[in-house]
Amino acid sequence: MSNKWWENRIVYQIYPRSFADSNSDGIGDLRGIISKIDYLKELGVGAVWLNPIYDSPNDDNGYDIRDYGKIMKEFGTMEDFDEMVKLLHKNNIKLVMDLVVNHTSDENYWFKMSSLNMKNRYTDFYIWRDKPNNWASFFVPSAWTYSETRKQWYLHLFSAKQPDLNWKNVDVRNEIYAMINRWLDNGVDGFRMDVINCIAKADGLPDGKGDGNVFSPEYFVMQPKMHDYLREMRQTCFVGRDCMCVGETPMTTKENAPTLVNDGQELDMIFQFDLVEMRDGIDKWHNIPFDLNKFRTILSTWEHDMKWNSLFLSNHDQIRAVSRFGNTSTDEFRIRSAKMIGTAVHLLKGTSYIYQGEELGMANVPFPNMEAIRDIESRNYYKNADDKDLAFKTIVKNSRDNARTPMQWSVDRNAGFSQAEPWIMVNPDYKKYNVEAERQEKDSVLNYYKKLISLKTKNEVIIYGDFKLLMETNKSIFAYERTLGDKTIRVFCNMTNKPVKIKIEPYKELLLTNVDKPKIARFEAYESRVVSV
Ligand code: TEU
Ligand code: CA
Repeated sequence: MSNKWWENRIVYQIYPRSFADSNSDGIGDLRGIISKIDYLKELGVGAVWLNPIYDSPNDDNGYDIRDYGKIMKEFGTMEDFDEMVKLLHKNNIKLVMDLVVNHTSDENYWFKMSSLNMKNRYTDFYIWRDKPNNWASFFVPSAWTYSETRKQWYLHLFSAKQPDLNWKNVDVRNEIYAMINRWLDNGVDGFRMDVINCIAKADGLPDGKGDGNVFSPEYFVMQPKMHDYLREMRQTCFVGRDCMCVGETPMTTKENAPTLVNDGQELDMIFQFDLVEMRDGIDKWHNIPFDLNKFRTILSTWEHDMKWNSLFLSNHDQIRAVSRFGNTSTDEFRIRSAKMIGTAVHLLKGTSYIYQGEELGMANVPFPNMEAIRDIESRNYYKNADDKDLAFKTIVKNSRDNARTPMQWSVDRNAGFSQAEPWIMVNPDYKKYNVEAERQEKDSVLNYYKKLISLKTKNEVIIYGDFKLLMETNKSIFAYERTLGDKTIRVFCNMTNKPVKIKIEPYKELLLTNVDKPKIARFEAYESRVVSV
């Protein structure tokens, strides 16, 4: 046991644009966050992670940074930031910021200088070629765009307004490390590092295998140089500071992930996507049915192989947790299954991240048409699709916008998020699923989550205990045990919509359940039960 601050705190993820709007322009902001610190205390979370709040033209909602030293105008000022840090810390809440350093905005001063047809300090800050290779980008068909001024092509793994930085260049690295250190000096307690496993690209940028534009992660994910950069970053920025580093590392596998975390020289933990992608078919736009065995295997494998895990059911890039893993066909099922999946995942070993609204059972959104869709990824998907009707249906089910609608605070206009028309529609279900209503309702998802958070953060056995799978072949129940010294707790979750007859061993105490009176030999549909033995 090492007692790092992130081991016994739960991190609450805030999507600032959609959390709380303090000045009635329809966009969430830092003063909005300040106004909700009491709510964070009420929940019992010990840290917040904010999606990017830096100056940005918002091609990809802040993941395209124009100026790392400034706060986005719509979100507030540096004074607001300082006040927010002060108040969070006063309330014993740590602040984790997003760190987006695989790419910048094309409006960043570095890129503007780099695009000039004139040698200068920034000429090699990005990845330029006379001829593009065949790589596809995450968001658009080709990962290359031509610069009319420089008369060369630049690489962008994401949108054309997100050019990739050239990490081979030591000046780039030093600029980034200096920027990180400035934010740490400003009071930041940790970073969530955006696509940090993509910062190194294979030498020579080889063509991907296939015709046309080919998505080629084998040449930009987890390259050997990436480890060198992460080690250097740790030495230059984090050693001797009480700072948490969580890497966002898509396409990392259970085989290579431990190299990022287990020796403590690179990251403290990572976000890997096996769980949230378990229902993806050929890609994120095509779903396959839920499979309990797969769910169980993914979770138990990561519990065994990683020194420390990030536990999450959703984030700003994913659909809503209850829509993916639970059942929203009736309110009864929705409420019970939202509690159950939270129990299944957050009592594992690792740092839990709760995405705003998850604690209310917020669900996917019935977007009426493409005009209601804001996300660049979805808009590009639509643009490039042949069958527009099918594309739209697919987007409604899978778009990242499902997670980005305003936080539901009350039954007031716009769910109490803003006095003005919000930048993205409010989910019409807010009249029932909102903070105020759920505070009053004894059996709400919110009241359950408060208990779940308290259970997780106050019990050493749930923080540090060893993990063991139980009932490994059961077709309905996901179950496990956590043990530390003479303490053992067990977690049982019926992941199906049918009651099951099953007898569990006698227990000492019932710590948490989502049904009225649990029966000895029967689990209700979506029942969860946490017991000590
Ligand atoms: O996401 C990285 C990433 O892999 C996603 O693009 C993911 O594949 C996609 O969202 C699935 O729909 C990070 C940020 O979390 C995301 O919001 C940004 O758009 C992206 O990086 C670029 O900065
Ligand atoms: Ca605002």
